[in-house]
Amino acid sequence: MTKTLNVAMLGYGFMGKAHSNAYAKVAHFFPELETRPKLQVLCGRDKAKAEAFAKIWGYESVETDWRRVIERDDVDLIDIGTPNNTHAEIAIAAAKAGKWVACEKPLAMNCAEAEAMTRAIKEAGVPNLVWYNYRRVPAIALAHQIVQEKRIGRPFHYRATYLQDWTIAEDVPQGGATLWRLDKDAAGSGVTGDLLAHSIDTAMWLNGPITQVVASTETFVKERMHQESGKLQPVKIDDACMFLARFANGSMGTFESTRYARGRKNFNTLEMNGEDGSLSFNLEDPQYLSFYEHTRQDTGSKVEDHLTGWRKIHVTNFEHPYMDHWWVPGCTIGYEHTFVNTLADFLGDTEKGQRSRPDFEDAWQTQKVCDAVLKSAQEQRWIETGVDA
Ligand code: SOE
Repeated sequence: MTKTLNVAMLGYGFMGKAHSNAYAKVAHFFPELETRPKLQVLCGRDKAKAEAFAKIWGYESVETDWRRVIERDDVDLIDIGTPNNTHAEIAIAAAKAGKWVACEKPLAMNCAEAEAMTRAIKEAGVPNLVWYNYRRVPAIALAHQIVQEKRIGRPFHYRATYLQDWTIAEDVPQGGATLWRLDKDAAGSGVTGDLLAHSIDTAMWLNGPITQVVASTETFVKERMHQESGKLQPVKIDDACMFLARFANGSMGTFESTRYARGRKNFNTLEMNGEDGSLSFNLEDPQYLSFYEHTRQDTGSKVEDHLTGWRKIHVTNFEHPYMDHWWVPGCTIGYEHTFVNTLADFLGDTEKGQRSRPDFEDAWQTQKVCDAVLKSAQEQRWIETGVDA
């Protein structure tokens, strides 16, 4: 028996599109799910833009005030795809109204907000999701499986980079509908919350809690025209951030992120090195996971000395995570499918009455690391993250 889930999407930007696509497709590719999302309401401040978006995606109705959406009885789930400075108020109100809540990352502007949001969600006991979609790249999910299977052995190193290049030009403005990511008041931080939050979420999923960090940040372009005021204003976000990390399991981490790496568009990489093996992934080559398995004569490992080397696994077989829901082996999936996979897991877990991750609680832990990173950069010293072990 199927159940309709009436979805209200707040926001019609990049993430409004990515999430809408997931709601539209999930039942086609995960037909075993009982829950059938229905694109019920599209909410955006600009009525004409909201109506145009709603028409393209087939939303039943349009609202321009999110408060009105939360009051509606014909809405079950509120999806927050609006700028970061709006997440807390909306999520708390939605939870109090008993709605399911799906929030775009980063969860909040800071830890205090993330904590309040998580508490509201827990008190309401509503299903909740934070869209850290990269966990659902099949190759990253396979990396998780390999770590869980203990094929890496004792972890020594975790290495992550997240590089882009779209803000190098000094005449890129800050603020407004499309460039709020450059405005600290709307975004909370720069690459730390926008890009490193992804890397941190993935890192803690694969390698456990990050306990301490020491960081350095830089803002290369000091002033940019603000789209709303039309004035040249100081840039307060971090354009680049590098940090060292210690994990609870004793391994060490390095994280680097920037929007000033010419030629790097969405270069999101990770590498793990353990006693028995290593893993390596690059989002610009997303179908592949590289795996190195060390020859273990003592444990009778099947890998023989003369054949030892990196394996580049094309993660498209039916046996690979999510791939039995898509095409035949060898046929690839892409960025948008990670949102569909994320939603499928969320709906499936919720149907089974189990916690679905990453949820608000997980995203709060990630926010703790982000806050510690920014504090460390400011105070130039190691900071304890306070992440739950
Ligand atoms: C920033 O450019 C951005 O759009 C992030 O906000 C997304 O989370 C990331 O997945 C792609 O890059």
